[in-house]
Amino acid sequence: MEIKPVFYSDAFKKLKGKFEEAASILKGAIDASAPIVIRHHGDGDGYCAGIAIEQALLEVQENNYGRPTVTRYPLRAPKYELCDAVADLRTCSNPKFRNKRPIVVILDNGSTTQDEAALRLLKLYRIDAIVVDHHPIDKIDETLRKVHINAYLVGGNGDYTAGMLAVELANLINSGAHVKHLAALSGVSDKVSGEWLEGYLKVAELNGYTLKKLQELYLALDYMISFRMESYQLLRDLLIGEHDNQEKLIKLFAGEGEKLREDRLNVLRENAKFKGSTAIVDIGALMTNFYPAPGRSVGLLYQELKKKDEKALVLGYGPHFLTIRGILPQGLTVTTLIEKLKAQFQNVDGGGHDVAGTIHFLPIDKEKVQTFVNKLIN
Ligand SMILES: [Mn+2]
Repeated sequence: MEIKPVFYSDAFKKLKGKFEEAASILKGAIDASAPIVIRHHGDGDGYCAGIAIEQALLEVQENNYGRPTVTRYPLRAPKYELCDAVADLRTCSNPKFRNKRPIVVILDNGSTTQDEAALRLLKLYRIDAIVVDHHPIDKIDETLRKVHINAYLVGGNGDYTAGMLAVELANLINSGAHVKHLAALSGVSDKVSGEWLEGYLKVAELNGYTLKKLQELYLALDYMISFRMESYQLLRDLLIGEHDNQEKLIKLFAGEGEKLREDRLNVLRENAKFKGSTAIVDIGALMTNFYPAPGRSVGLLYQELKKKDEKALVLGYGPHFLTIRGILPQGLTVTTLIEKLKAQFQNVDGGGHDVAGTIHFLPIDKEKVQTFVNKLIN
């Protein structure tokens, strides 16, 4: 019997063959008791994607009375790096998986040159990589991925989040898994808009998750994952757990996180230096607490300023990075700014979208970078 998608869209139709191929590989791996390592970006979207796939697979395995072979780890950096692939190789080389061909599922990462070396290592050791991502795709050897699911491949864009794509894949693996609301949650978390978000919001609502509840859930998740030491049970309880306990967790974590976000926003407001629509903050000197992280902190100030000024721009300087939120003046984008800095300074690196991004530089260049950027945007 044909399984209906969670939300039918043109991009889904075009990606359908890839979804089916990935689902059949993963179901086959479960039947063969082969190791499956799920690797996801450590942000809200990444966690939604990771838990959706994990839950779908675990249920199938349990129903088959199979030995558990599925593991899931968040990635530290927003890329799949060689050190991650080395760790995954170690997981898969456990003697209990002897002669089983492993699968690594990379979620909310895996489409860019930053992931290439690690994918190459997997291929060298005959480990198949399934990539589910919504970042713009760099031209690299497509054979490094067994299956690549990304709306950019079929004329779509990043608004079809990794969490939404992963929920569709999870649905094909096991349509009974209660993970459908994670698609909309991933969209709320990554602040996307458009037809997919609208569609998945309706699906979430039918499953008892209003937009208001999803927003609260996102804030609780945002704070919980900032601890960087994951409690397996707690995360699952928060995202897919039993209703009453879930409500209590949302309240507790969203409430505590809110206090810290308010504190940070107060400090940023008082210490920002304004030049017209541009606010400059020395984020490195304004943080004593790890939450919210620099990018999120700059984003909070930006969201507040943008309510009064469409042209609001926030530049947050850390000891070796610059975080940007808002539209840069003089026709600049994060990408062109990176190019200009690269021409001027050593070891510049970074990325992002047009209205958000982070650029890294050498700590010794901080003042010179500040002067250079100030001149460019004035
Ligand atoms: Mn994402």
